[in-house]
Amino acid sequence: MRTLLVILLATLGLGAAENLLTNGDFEAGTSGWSNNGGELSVVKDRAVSGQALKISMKAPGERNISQKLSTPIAGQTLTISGKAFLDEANDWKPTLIYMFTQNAEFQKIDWKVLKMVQQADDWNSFSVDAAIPNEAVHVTIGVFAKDSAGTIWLDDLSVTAK
Ligand SMILES: [Ca+2]
Repeated sequence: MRTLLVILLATLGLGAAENLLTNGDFEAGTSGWSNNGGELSVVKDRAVSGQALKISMKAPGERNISQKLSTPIAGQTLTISGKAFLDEANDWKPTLIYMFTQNAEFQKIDWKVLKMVQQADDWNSFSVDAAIPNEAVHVTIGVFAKDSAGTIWLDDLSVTAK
């Protein structure tokens, strides 16, 4: 029992910061994510962990998935990280990681690009810090592709507060 307690305390003390995203690794399908255009599916044949999200775009256009964070984080700095794979067979514009913030009345504070993910022959890891405005009550993190056609795979997305 004592050994178990020691292991438990060590795990809690050394564990990674809590992921503020729900289902950032897509092991629960698309649960927790909003699809703002595009064909979403969850696949195992190209994944970093278990399953990955696959976004298919047959014609150039705008595709966008997002998730509104449920934890209050105003005034904090977030680290947004994850892995993306952009199909090399297609003509890609950069895929954007963005953040949308609103005040308590749902008025827009800011929509900003945090990171651009470029096409590569393998999984691209990205990580970026973002300061959350003090008046932000609603914070949405998303992935946005514009004027591109092809396939994006995403996996192990994470948002942590410092
Ligand atoms: Ca996964």
